[in-house]
Amino acid sequence: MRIDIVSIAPKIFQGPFYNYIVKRAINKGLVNINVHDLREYGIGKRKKVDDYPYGGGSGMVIKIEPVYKCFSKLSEKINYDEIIFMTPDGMLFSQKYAEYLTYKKNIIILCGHYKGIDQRIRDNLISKEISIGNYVLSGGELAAAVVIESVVRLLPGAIKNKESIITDSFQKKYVIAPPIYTRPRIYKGWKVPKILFSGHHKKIKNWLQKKSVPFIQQK
Ligand code: 6GU
Repeated sequence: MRIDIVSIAPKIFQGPFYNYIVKRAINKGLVNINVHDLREYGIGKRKKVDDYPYGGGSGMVIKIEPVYKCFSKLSEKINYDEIIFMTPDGMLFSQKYAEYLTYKKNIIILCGHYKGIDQRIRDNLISKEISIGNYVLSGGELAAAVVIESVVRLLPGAIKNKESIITDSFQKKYVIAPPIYTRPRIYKGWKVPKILFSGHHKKIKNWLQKKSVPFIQQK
């Protein structure tokens, strides 16, 4: 899978992909993440990427030319399956949509900023708009990092078998994994539930199932 991120704040992405699962997926060649600075496609000497809104109002608006130029350059070599715009008024992101994205070969993720972007970008250059929740961030970068981590960890080979055993069967049913414990059995008087030492595999399984929480929202 190849992911091209287009952003006016590319430095934000120096951190989030160095957690061990995403990093390992990159090192294994399961995913290729490229960050593109929109400013490199800016207009004129000053590499302008934003401008005042027509009709007045406060805040700046991302211009269409730099985005078009950047997408065109990327599309010269690659056919994109999905061109996503990160925006708080997009479709609410879900585990199901993360799974859907794992089947895509090449995607672009455009991060919004400021007051917004020229509507013609959204109308003509974007195939999907995604939000990660009902609150507003200044930019789409952190939201994009959230989407990417949730997708990359699902790519076959990203998570070692051992690590996924506990959550795999639960994930299929769209439930959050039950509470888990490790040694010691008692710490400061806080005990691990007895059932987990019972050796009754069926009882343990039932208990785990009872303790796992269903996802409330699925699209
Ligand atoms: Cl994708 N972008 C911004 N700016 N804010 C958000 C968001 C995205 N998702 C939730 N809030």
